[in-house]
Amino acid sequence: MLKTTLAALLATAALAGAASAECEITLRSSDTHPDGYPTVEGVKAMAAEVKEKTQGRICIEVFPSSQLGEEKDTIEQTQFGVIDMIRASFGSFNDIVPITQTVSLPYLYKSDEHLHKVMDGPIGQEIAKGFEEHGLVPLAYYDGGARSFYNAKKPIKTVEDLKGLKFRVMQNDVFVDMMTALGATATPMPYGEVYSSIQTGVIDGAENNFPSYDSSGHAEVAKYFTLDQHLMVPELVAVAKTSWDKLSPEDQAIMREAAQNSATLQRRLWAEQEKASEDKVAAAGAEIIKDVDKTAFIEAMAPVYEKYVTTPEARDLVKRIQETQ
Ligand code: GTR
Repeated sequence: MLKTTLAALLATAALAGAASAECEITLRSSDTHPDGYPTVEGVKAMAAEVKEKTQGRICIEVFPSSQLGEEKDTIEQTQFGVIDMIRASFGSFNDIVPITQTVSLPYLYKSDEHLHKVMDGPIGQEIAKGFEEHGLVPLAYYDGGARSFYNAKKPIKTVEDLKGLKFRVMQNDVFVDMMTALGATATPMPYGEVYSSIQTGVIDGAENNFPSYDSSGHAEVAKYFTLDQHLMVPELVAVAKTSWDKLSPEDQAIMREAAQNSATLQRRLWAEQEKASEDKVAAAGAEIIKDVDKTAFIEAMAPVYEKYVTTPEARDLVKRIQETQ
């Protein structure tokens, strides 16, 4: 498992001190993932471009491995401007930014390409407005692939196999209801608590993409991975509105461009990491179950759509996403 050591923390603090000595503006950016993870490397690439294009005036310091706190807490701190930047999953926003719930519904996207078309088009801009209303300025959407179930107890091939098992989900009402609709029990908790909760039997499993299953060490304690791909949840890179408003329009344009370029890089790194992590966990003994009856999983989601897609706006949004080609 990747752990933050005291030495690494001290090195980061030393670097931060060195960086801020020569930077006019220093933006602290939070990520739950460790160094080397595609999201962390994406924001680091953005930082390098911004530093170069501002002749070293603007520095972005990336704090990986939840050094600034668990995802939901750091989102709130970014809204209040305590942290300047965040890279977080849409899943952690829940009702803080309600539109993220609609666009993170189970089985909404058909493929990575479909999700890219949606996020890169007018719907992506509409979602950006949703964040702006809540103190965050979105700069880029990153890839987070598809999330699937994994557990420590048994291979899961059908919806029935999930019955009676307890799964960690993100702290998001849609995902809690998703588990209920599948006949399992949902335990919402922060990402950083999942490893020990599986190890001690507090929960039987969780759900995530291959890179997270691998880098978090969850594969070590929950070896049955079912490739049901029930969720595709986009990732966000955003700046606190208070920090953003202090930047000149020229610097804001540099930030936006660098963020967009970093998203292109992140998508490539993501595709590579998904494959590398799948191979790595399989070689280390994870059992990857690919023979899954997905239709039954999709049909089981009907009550979730009934509960969350109730207004004409939400119905229209879901329809437009489904029709995006
Ligand atoms: C990952 C995502 C993280 C975090 C985590 C979780 O896939 O990249 O931002 O949200 O899932 O499950 O908490």
